[in-house]
Amino acid sequence: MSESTAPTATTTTLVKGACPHDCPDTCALRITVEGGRVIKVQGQPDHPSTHGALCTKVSRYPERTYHAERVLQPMKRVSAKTEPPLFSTVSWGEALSDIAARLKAIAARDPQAIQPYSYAGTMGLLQGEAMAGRFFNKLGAARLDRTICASAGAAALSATYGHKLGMHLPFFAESQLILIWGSNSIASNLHFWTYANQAKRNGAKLICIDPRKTETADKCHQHIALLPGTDGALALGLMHELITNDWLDHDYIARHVDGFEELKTRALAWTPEKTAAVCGITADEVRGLARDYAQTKPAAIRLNYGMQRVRGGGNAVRLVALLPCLTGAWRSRAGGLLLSSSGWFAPFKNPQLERPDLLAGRQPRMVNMSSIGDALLDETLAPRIEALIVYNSNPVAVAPESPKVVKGFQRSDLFTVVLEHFMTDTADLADYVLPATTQLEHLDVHTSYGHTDVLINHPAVAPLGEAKPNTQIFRELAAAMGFDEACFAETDEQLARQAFTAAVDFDALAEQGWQSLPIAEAPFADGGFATPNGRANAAGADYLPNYESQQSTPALAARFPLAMISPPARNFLNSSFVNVKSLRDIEGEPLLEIHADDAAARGLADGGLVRVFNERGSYHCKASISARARPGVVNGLGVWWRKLGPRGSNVNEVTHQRLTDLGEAPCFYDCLVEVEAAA
Ligand SMILES: Nc1nc2c(c(=O)[nH]1)N[C@H]1C(S)=C(S)[C@@H](COP(=O)(O)OP(=O)(O)OC[C@H]3O[C@@H](n4cnc5c(=O)[nH]c(N)nc54)[C@H](O)[C@@H]3O)O[C@H]1N2
Ligand SMILES: Nc1nc2c(c(=O)[nH]1)N[C@H]1C(S)=C(S)[C@@H](COP(=O)(O)OP(=O)(O)OC[C@H]3O[C@@H](n4cnc5c(=O)[nH]c(N)nc54)[C@H](O)[C@@H]3O)O[C@H]1N2
Ligand SMILES: [Mo]
Repeated sequence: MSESTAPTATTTTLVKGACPHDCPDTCALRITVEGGRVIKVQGQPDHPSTHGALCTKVSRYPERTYHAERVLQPMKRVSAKTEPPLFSTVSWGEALSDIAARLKAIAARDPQAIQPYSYAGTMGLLQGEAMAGRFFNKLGAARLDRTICASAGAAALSATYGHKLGMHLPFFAESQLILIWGSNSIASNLHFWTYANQAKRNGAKLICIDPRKTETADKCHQHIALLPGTDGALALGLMHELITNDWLDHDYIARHVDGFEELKTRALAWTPEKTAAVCGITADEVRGLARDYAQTKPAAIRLNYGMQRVRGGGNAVRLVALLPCLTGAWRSRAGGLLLSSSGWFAPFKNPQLERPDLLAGRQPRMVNMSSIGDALLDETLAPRIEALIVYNSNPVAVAPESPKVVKGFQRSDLFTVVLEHFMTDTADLADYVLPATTQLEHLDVHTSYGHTDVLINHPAVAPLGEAKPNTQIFRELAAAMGFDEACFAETDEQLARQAFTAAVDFDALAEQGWQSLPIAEAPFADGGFATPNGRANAAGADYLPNYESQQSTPALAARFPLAMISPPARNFLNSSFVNVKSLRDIEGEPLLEIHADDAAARGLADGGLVRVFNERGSYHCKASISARARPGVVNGLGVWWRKLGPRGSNVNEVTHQRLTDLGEAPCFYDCLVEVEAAA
């Protein structure tokens, strides 16, 4: 469905799209097509949160789609996995029949030896799991626990509020205080920042809580640079002040919060002095923050996933999420907290889209994507992983502890198929690479985890070369496997029409491009949390120190004294866009930000090549001596393609595979390292 404008010299068509990327903003796109080619991607002016503006990355989307290095034909590996990658192009027919033959042989022994691996390369419901889910369910393949990003925070919100629910994005504009907590909004949640800025212009105070002095911290009134993984302690310290100064909303607590007495006993141990010592900040910062939070109304918290990538990340989210329950900030639509809005979509999504009935009662084993390195190397796993089918993800670059991930992918007895746009680090280790379409070439529908609109993405142009949508690749694989259920023949439009319940009018969505869900403005003003009894749940929430830190593991810290976090570089989207030259030129090269004192103690020069290492591995990058790093903490900006970094590795060489307290998520930001000048 496209709206035509008056034809000029060449016919110009405007197509309504949606940004597919893993980002809370899920922007509505306006795609300009001229002569069968996309010439421009812009934000839709009439979509409220997009308001016509896109980030630098996605405004370069055509550069990605028409990239000279797009994979546009199926490719078969001809070199050993430990050798430099060599592929030859093959026909779709040959690729599909060979892949099906390999999978059939494995499935005859045990289909659980076949492992899908996917994440949010596209967040679309169709090109995500709609047809892929059907394929793997019918096959009885192993399931994948999709934990790599957000599952600690998700489990925490569910334990506390009953689901992944939060404030509405636009009402942040009316807040008088916004805590931007574990979020570099300007880099990774730009369309929230617009509302925060509006609040700022209306007189609101903005406080950034982040170990790194980010570009967002630069624009806030105050920056609290706590140590990574100490947010739970800070939340308890704030509660101590709320309780001892009697800044509590007793009525709200009595009516809407369970487990407060237990929480109170715990919080009373967290004096400002003790909190400050654990968090690496001052007691006055704790007192001042508590006073601001208690006395400014309405007060909102934009919590984000950065702070849950540590051992105690789940509990930390629980504790922060309880703050607005103690002060009654939820009473106002401009108060409360937003970590994720994705739970609001649950009643509007069709739970049958991926056809779980095709499992026919089987419950295949589940493998955690965050410890894929260990899973691939585990010889006791029964059955061993014999085949991997990767789509919408680049695990060799993004999964923790890459020395093990690489070794696993290099197993000569592993059969790997990768559906991709580009020869990523993961595609380099495949047996087959299958060319997938980009968002400009396929249909999809989208929800969001930052706002509450559903969006449609109409295809703007025909698939390039021999590329096919993920849905079509899984349809054809299903046919090659001999799966004959009617659901494998459904078209993308049929899938799109089934994706939501009748409450979403599909034709209106297709026409307008987006539809807002009908949800209360101040969802918990009078309680009504999604827990079984409707009350927020404080039971059991406590601070847990990192696996690795100066405080929790002093012996390890004597050898590797620096805490490393690895948040995203602004112009990349995880490992996507690293190969788009105009964006890589802005980022320059992989950087490690380090404080001047830490650099001086190691004789490091600004701009010099350094080796970052610990017991797990090492990688090389350039040192940036910078006030963005606090003493004791280094920031290794991610996630570069290994092969585009100096000496072919990236920051995940040093991260570990241990999991968070809740949700079994990775601990990317819970990691000790040492740094030295590289030879
Ligand atoms: N430009 C850009 N945008 C993105 C992405 C991208 O790669 N690039 N990635 C997308 C994805 S997949 C996600 S999940 C989101 C991620 O976005 P966020 O959820 O905001 O998470 P991060 O960017 O990982 O971290 C946010 C901030 O948390 C800080 N941080 C690290 N450790 C701690 C800690 O222990 N406590 C506190 N308080 N702060 C900490 C980091 O320094 C960083 O500035 O963004 C999405 N948007
Ligand atoms: N050290 C460190 N590691 C991290 C993080 C960190 O902060 N620090 N962040 C973590 C987080 S939050 C996340 S979410 C993960 C993200 O990890 P991934 O989900 O793997 O995300 P990307 O690296 O963007 O890789 C997505 C891939 O999908 C491909 N793709 C996109 N669209 C399509 C499509 O339609 N079809 C097919 N077949 N392929 C497509 C892209 O080309 C890209 O190569 O990384 C994690 N890794
Ligand atoms: Mo993520």
